[in-house]
Amino acid sequence: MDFSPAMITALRQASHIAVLTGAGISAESQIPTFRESHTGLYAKYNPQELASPEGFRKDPKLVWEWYAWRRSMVTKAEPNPGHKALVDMEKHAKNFTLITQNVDGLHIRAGSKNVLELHGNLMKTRCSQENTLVTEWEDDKTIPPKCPTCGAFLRPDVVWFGEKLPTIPLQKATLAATSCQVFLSIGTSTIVEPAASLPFLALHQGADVIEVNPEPTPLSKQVAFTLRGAAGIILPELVQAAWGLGG
Ligand code: BJW
Repeated sequence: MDFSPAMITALRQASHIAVLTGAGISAESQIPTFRESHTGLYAKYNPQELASPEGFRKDPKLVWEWYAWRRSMVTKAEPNPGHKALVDMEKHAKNFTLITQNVDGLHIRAGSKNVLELHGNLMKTRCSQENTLVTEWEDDKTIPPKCPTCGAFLRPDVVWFGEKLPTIPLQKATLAATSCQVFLSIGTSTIVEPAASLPFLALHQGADVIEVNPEPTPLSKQVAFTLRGAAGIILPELVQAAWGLGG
């Protein structure tokens, strides 16, 4: 792909690069996205209904099993060249903040260091009442399993619709968006708040915003640079164009 020289210069000269990722970056690791999914439980159930406190109250067993299915998918998945290119980008950038909406942990498994998980992590479990992380529980075959301390249902440690995002990661993400020189928005439909506002915060404070997505989003018309295509192809080429062979 031919990259604009201005974009490459901006990347090289930036003292702080911030990146926001969404489900699209893990699509090439065979993890389905949310809003374009036509397979498995994503086709049968609406993820937006299952990923909510109401969905959990209505059918806790279905929600637990949906997450157990996704957990098994994530366990088998491997980071793809898009995740790995961001590891390389972090090594070249003077300051680098990777903000992710993904709960699959693939950035950390790929080797990225400064990662802010805004929507939690699928591999962790917490008590639905006390909100404490729980690592062990009795397997008495009830689904969902129960909290060993208070007996309430356990739930995945992720952020559902209507729930507050973790305070410190969100504060750090907002600070990164408002202070970076370059902001990359990768593989996100840019509709779920408050994460969707981050690239706009970056735009308004004067950062160069680059979108990587095969499809247009509400952000597309406002950004200086759009890279249309798969993150797993574009990001390694972009890192090579900015910093040379070998990433
Ligand atoms: C590729 C690709 C390839 C494909 N390469 N790209 C303001 C206005 C309106 C509404 C709200 C508002 N503020 C808050 C709300 C409500 C709500 C919200 O935003 N609703 C919208 C639907 C409008 N937000 C919330 O409820 C949030 N909470 C909150 O604001 O609380 C306030 C509060 C304060 C004080 C007290 C209490 C509350 C919480 C949001 C939590 C979102 N949770 C989920 C589920 C997480 C757990 C799980 O995984 O199950 O997070 S929903 C789901 O959407 C998930 C994702 O992280 C998130 C974003 O999706 P993403 O990543 O963008 O995926 P897709 O599928 O939408 O897009 C994929 C993209 O990839 C596409 O564009 C493809 O083209 C692209 N692509 N292949 C590159 N190879």
